[in-house]
Amino acid sequence: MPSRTPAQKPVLWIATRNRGKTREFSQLLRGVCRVRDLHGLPYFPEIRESGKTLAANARIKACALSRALANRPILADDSGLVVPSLGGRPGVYSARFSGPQATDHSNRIKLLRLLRAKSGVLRTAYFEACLVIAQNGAVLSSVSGRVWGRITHVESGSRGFGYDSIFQPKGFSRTFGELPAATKHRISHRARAVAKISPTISRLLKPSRLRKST
Ligand code: ITT
Repeated sequence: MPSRTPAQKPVLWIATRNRGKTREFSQLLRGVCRVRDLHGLPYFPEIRESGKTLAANARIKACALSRALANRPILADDSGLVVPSLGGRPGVYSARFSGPQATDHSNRIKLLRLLRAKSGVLRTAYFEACLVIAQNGAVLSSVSGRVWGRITHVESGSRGFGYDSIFQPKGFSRTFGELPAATKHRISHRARAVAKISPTISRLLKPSRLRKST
């Protein structure tokens, strides 16, 4: 049977406004579906991430969008960088680490400043991604993935997004900001979580199943 062209692939909506995440999901899920994010729904209100954990916030985001887009599976990603020597910070607060007006750049600067006097094992960190699929307000699946590494002393590389230019994955001498995207997609927290959840996404996006639920 001929394989489906990209335009024929089913669409998966992702409850994110983070273009870096969307780009990565579209690459990680390219054999399964096309992805769309909240930039396609400009009037959809801001989702308040009031959870205390990544998993709780991923559930909040997936459920909120799934109530607005009925009968479709919705994916959400809540992720963050955890530095054990900083008591787990920035963790669930990674996006707004440097305050309400935070940018990726201001967050990296704050983290580098907090770690200035620390070396060796005290710079150990991991990224974690929690992914949730929800439909009509109910959670159908929840998984997570992690990648360990260390925080560098200075920024290097302009690939990726967020904290990538200061995170060196274990076993590599370059940051995610310097490594090719294909390398990040083999080992990242998000790639590991996607590997666990993509069979569920394929099943939920089967045309026969989507038809039944509309
Ligand atoms: P949405 O809630 O709209 O998805 P967000 O950026 O607010 O977007 P999160 O609340 O999940 O997303 O915050 C994730 C934070 O962790 C944010 O600061 C990211 O830059 C950072 N982060 C997550 N995954 C990352 C990755 O693969 N590389 C670099 N930084 C990452």
